[in-house]
Amino acid sequence: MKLACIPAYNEENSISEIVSKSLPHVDRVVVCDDGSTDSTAKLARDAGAIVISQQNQGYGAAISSLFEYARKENAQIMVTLDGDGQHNPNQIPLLVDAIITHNVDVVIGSRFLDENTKASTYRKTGIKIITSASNYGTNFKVSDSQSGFRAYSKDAIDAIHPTEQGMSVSTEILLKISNKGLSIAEVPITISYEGDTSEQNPVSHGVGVLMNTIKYVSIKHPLQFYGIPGLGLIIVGLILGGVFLEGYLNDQTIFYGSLLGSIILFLLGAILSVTAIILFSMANLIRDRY
Ligand SMILES: Nc1nc2c(ncn2[C@@H]2O[C@H](COP(=O)(O)OP(=O)(O)OP(=O)(O)O)[C@@H](O)[C@H]2O)c(=O)[nH]1
Ligand SMILES: [Mg+2]
Repeated sequence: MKLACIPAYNEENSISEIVSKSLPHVDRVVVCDDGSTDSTAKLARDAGAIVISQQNQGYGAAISSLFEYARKENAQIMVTLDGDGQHNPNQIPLLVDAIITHNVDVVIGSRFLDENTKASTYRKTGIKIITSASNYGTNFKVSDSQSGFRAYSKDAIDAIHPTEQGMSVSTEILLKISNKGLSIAEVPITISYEGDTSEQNPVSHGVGVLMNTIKYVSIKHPLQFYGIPGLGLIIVGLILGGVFLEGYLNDQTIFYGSLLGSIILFLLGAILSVTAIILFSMANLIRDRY
């Protein structure tokens, strides 16, 4: 069974059209309306969708419920797309076909493989920065880590249990795909930024997602992330300590600056190194479970 799954928060202007345009391409359309205060749920149902209603917890929580639904219904393929009209449901087969013909577990509909994408420069730059951080953690080379237009195979549906409640779920899922050894591909999709735009402040939204991406990457590679800077600080601390000792032994001069600097840097370096080792051990312990 093929599912189209649509997280939609107060999308009464667009949801009917998205549902009815998605229906011909899949067996079932599922909308998670997540406590919308407008008539999103009713319009989605009238258009032929199954509606999951829950308290509003964010985009990630909606995606997580949709994964759960797909698992419960034993879906073979799940396509997620936004309910605000930015994704074109007629492109659902592009993603589904890529899953089937290339035999991959996840297909991302990328906004940046199509020359005609009209995203603003600052949006593009923000997504590029987040995508670079995410690629560093996953070892994938995707061009759009933040796209919500994606298709998942049954193996991916079964393996991935997202926990992030907000937009950072997009990165979290990629990290989990990489950890589980699942395969990924991208296909170009078009995106429309006309009309409805999100009410969230894009800068704080972008910074939040970037910080969360860094969090995931740092947990995945703690030795590089904390261990190398930690060792660097310890070495600089030791050099400063040497400068202090040299001054003291040669002519009894006490360089308070180098003494203090040496102690502070050495302690900071030690803290970072211990953090690296603890995170590394924890990550190895829990890796198999998630
Ligand atoms: N169920 C649910 N859906 C949500 C929530 N937040 C956002 N969405 C939906 O997720 C999709 C993507 O959200 P947007 O706010 O459009 O995010 P975006 O596309 O990255 O941002 P813009 O480009 O500014 O539109 C839309 O269909 C939203 O309705 C939520 O809390 N619950
Ligand atoms: Mg949107």
